[in-house]
Amino acid sequence: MIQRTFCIIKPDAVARGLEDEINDIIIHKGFKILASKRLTATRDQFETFYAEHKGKPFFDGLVEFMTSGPIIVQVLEGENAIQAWRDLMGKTDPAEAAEGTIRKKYAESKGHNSVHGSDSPESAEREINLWFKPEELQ
Ligand code: DAT
Ligand code: MG
Repeated sequence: MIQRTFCIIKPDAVARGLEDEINDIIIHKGFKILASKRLTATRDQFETFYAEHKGKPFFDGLVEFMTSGPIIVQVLEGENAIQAWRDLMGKTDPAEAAEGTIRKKYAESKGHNSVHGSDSPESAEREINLWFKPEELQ
């Protein structure tokens, strides 16, 4: 099934100039990048985006980090894109991420882990709609 998923190239990766390298990996894996934009987000945007993690010990640091510099927000499309992008990213903690995954290659730590990917069809729809207007996805 062709799906869409939401991707962020996080501040640690953008700060190191890795966005083109990461997008080459994404494209070579067969995803289409339907939309992509660079921005620096507000605390409000990430408190909403990461609402499921509110109250957890890492929440404030997570919001602080995600608003600390420019990010790239993207919509990826492809066969089973939601799971396929999670697989290509690798586990949250780079120490546990498999060889060949983006987090294994680039993540600095569990918090500064270079990329985000939606975890379900519901999350993908919600996350895409938070960052993109329908007319940006044509
Ligand atoms: P994922 O990004 O793999 O979906 P998640 O949804 O559990 O992981 O957490 C969202 C982000 O929060 C994650 O990419 C990095 C940060 N995070 C999660 N657990 C953490 C922890 N124990 N310490 C520091 N940061 C953490
Ligand atoms: Mg998650």
